[in-house]
Amino acid sequence: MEPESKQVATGRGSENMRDEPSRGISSLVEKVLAGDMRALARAISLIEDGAADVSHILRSTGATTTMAPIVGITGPSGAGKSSLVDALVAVYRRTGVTVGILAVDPTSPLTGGALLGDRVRMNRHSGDAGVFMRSMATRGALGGLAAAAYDVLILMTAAGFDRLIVETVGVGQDEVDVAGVADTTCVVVTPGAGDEVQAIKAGILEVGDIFVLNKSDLAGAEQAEAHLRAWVAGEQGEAWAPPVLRTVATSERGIGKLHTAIERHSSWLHSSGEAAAKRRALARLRLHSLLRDRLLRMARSGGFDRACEAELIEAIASGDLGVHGAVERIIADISTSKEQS
Ligand SMILES: Nc1nc2c(ncn2[C@@H]2O[C@H](COP(=O)(O)OP(=O)(O)OP(=O)(O)O)[C@@H](O)[C@H]2O)c(=O)[nH]1
Ligand SMILES: [Mg+2]
Repeated sequence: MEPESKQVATGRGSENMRDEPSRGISSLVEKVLAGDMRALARAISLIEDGAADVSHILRSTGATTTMAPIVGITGPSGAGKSSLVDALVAVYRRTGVTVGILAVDPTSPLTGGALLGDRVRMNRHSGDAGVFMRSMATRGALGGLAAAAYDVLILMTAAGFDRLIVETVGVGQDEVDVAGVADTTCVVVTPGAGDEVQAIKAGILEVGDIFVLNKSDLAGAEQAEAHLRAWVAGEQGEAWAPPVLRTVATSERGIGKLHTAIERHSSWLHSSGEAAAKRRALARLRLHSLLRDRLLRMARSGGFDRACEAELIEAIASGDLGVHGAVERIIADISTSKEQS
């Protein structure tokens, strides 16, 4: 992984969103389109920092074509997600398919890319120009992590990668959001982790297109598979019946079947019209998260700073102020500051 570089001169925050793209960003985007990996890394840093709407600038060049298919690999910490990605990438590479990988960790907002990078086991592909790997945490992402993740994937597509893989850690709501950017979501669980399977049941089962029982070399694999199948069957009723597959990522057992299942799901998405519906749902998610983010920024510049926030929270918690009243007050302050500007 190359070191972070923040040399590209841009304005900060929301200003760039409205302004014409600076020449620095435009030429950076051109380099990304030409497949320059250093430029790609820099552009991703800009997205992470919320410094520019890089993906929009990219689109405005008219150069982007169809998004590369996005595979989501999601599940509890240590389930073997990175090992699966590594094995899956090997399958893609054998057929000459290039792969962009994004590892997202919604559970550790304070860790930067470097720490997160340790979680990723991609050593096998480190010298391969057909594989690009990047980690991202929540830090500073404009419009939410899912939106930022999608922007990064747009860039990877522009840089020419054929397939995209997003690895997400954790079992919380954020993870479900990030999983929402994927066309095909693989939920990874392990045997002997009955509680984990239970814990992910709530949000994750609905987003799973393929269920992977990894570490099936460990004791209890059969029982875990039976549990998983029972749960997945309970969720069915749609046209796509999510398969349950057993894998051993470390010895690549079951990876061929996983690859086939992903390709099958990808074809089904297009033949069923589900692909378009997914893209619309994603557009809504990106719109909402960015709008929330921008409104919060407007409130911040309208006087709703940290001190004001603390005061309001205190007043709401002690019952002196209603939460509706507090929001009315913040909105009134936004309007006043807009009139003044
Ligand atoms: N026995 C066994 N071990 C595995 C298997 N797959 C992965 N492991 C091991 O499990 C550990 C965690 O694997 P990772 O691939 O890093 O798991 P992860 O889900 O990406 O972990 P985080 O990113 O930290 O959440 C490593 O020590 C792997 O070697 C498997 O199929 N069987
Ligand atoms: Mg990992």
